[in-house]
Amino acid sequence: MSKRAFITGITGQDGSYLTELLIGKGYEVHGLVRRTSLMQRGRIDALQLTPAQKKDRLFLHYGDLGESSTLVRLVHKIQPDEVYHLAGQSHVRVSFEEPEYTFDINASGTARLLECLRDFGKAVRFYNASTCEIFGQAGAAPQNELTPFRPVNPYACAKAASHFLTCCYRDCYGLFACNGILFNHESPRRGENFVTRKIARGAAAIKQGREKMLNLGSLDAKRDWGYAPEYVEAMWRMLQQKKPDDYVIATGEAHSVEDFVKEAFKVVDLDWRKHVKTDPGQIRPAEVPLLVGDASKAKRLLNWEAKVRFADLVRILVEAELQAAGA
Ligand code: NDP
Ligand code: GDR
Repeated sequence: MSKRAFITGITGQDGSYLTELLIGKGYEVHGLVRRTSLMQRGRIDALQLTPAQKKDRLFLHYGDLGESSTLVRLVHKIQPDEVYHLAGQSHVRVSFEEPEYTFDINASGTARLLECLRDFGKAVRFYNASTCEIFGQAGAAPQNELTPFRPVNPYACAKAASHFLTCCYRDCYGLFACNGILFNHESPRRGENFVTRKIARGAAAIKQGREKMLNLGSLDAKRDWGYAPEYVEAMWRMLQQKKPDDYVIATGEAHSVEDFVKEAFKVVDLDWRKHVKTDPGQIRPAEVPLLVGDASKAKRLLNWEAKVRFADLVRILVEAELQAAGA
């Protein structure tokens, strides 16, 4: 019988790539979706699956991380072997505007899901979407699994709680639970208000004469940007190990937002200085200056390492925007 996976956050960037990966491996995939006033699920509609796979291998269920009764009902109905918990309010700047909601969904939402798995009665493997943001204004670089947490925004504080809860259910109740401490990972399916997608869209739109200027916040912050389809493979590998553990997933290279801008405008052969300006509205109350990961544990134990490097990643994003606009 094929394995059954339950994915929260299936309509997000990572959920979409993970769905393709798992269905490709023969899984039956069940996803949690929120009710919205419009039935637009762009990433689900665009899944690279055959019509038969969409019909027989993919099942969507209404629910929300704010409501535990639905989560309990769904877990009992689906009877998953593996749970990938990806859902969350994932935007750092928005978390300053909506701290209570962010904490409820990103921290208490994880507690709700873990509680229903604790009472489930079947051995299930649990993946939690932790994040490099928990390192915050870290004193050391690169960051690894032993680096102390110094979160500096509501999103990261909530994710740190979610991370520790996952460790707690592993240690206290023997749940097979793993934290993936993923560094930024990007793709043409990235939400439009994250900086890489925003820059790629802006560069393409300016090249094609549809826009003139791109407004950004801090150009100085440095991030470790990888390619999302590779990162969902690491999630799956964590749940196939003999023992549950936590892993940093990263490329090991840091680049500034300005580096990303330069590289993107190089792809479209334009002078970025003529088209980029700073918008004070995008500056965060607290910035995280440098996040760069040491994924050597993942290489050693999961045989995972990032292959798509910075310049290729930027090119993939910009070319996708040029093509999408052309189409
Ligand atoms: P996205 O923002 O693309 O997707 C988030 C998903 O969570 C969407 O499916 C969204 O549904 C769902 N969601 C949000 N709130 C709720 C809720 N209350 N109940 C149920 N579902 C909800 O994020 P990514 O795919 O980029 O990231 C996946 C996870 O990994 C997130 O938790 C993120 O914080 C974390 N992460 C991401 C990294 C990255 O670089 N991408 C790095 C490290 C961690 P809807 O479509 O309805 O909005
Ligand atoms: P991040 O990603 O906050 O790292 O969180 P984002 O792309 O939003 O910001 C990266 C860096 O770029 C700077 N920046 C801007 N950011 C946005 N969104 N818009 C701008 O106009 C802009 N200008 C400069 C930011 O200040 C920041 O320094 C992402 C999310 O996916 C989280 O869910 C995940 O946990 C982390 O990555 C790892």
